Amino acid sequence: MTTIADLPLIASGKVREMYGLSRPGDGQGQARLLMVASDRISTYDAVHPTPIPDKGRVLTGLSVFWFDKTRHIVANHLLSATDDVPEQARGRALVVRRLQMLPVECVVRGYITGSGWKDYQASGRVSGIELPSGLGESERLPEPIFTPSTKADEGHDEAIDFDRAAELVGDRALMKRVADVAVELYSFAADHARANGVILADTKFEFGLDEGGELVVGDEVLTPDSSRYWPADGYEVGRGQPSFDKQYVRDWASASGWDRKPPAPAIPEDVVDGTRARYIEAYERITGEPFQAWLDRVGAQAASR
Ligand code: Q0Z
Repeated sequence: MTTIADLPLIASGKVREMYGLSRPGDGQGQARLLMVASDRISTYDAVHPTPIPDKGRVLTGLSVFWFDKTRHIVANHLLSATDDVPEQARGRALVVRRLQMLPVECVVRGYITGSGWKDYQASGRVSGIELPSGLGESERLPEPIFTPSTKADEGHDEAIDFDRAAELVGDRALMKRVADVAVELYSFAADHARANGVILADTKFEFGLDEGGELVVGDEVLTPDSSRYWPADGYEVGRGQPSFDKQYVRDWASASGWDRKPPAPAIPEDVVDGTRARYIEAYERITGEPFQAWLDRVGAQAASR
């Protein structure tokens, strides 16, 4: 378990934790947060007991890469990957501004897959958007679509249409701006990824407002945990695509006879090693930099393998 000494735990997810960070004089309530990515991995919604060494650092480095690359589109919550980051979390933690989060998940899809494919097959629509008939599984959409969902504490997020999202946010003009920004972020990142042999099928953003009411993108951005990345090599319409990062674990888990009900099984060493290599390959393909450059930048040590 990730526990950072002395910091108040504010929220935890399956594979991440969020702590409060205060400065002398902050009084009650923190203006800054420490978001910590663990090396835990989930497949089929269950967390495996075996970590993937450096996964948290890869995801954190990718988030920082995208925050830096997309500043021209929208402000983000990143303050620092080094200042006030505790030694034990170096490279896998970010100090961020605390925001007033909007109560919707901002999903953008450029390809029809996952729950979007299910909804399309059942109704021809996703989040109330009518799509062309005759699409095949994993097919690229004529243009990226904004398909918001509710934030469910437990279980699965529920797809909602734009009108319902605007109702939940309480400001239709703001919701429109959020949708436009989300699609622009996706399009920018998908073009960049595609040029590097990676398909960004879809992704999920979380937005908030800062003290001045400015729109800010928060959480993690465009990581393999918040997105579907597929290798462009071997992409084929008419079937599900292998995940760039998790496919070894999924393939092994399927073949192991695991019924996909928790608890998830331990992962064998060769599958751990192959998966770690895929995360690092994703980092290097997308950023164009050696993963070691991220470790150097934040003063972290690579996991010993
Ligand atoms: C992020 C989450 C995690 C569990 C809230 N800048 C922000 N200000 C306020 N709240 C958030 C953020 Cl990013 C916020 N989450 C998602 C992250 C562990 C849940 F690391 N929830």
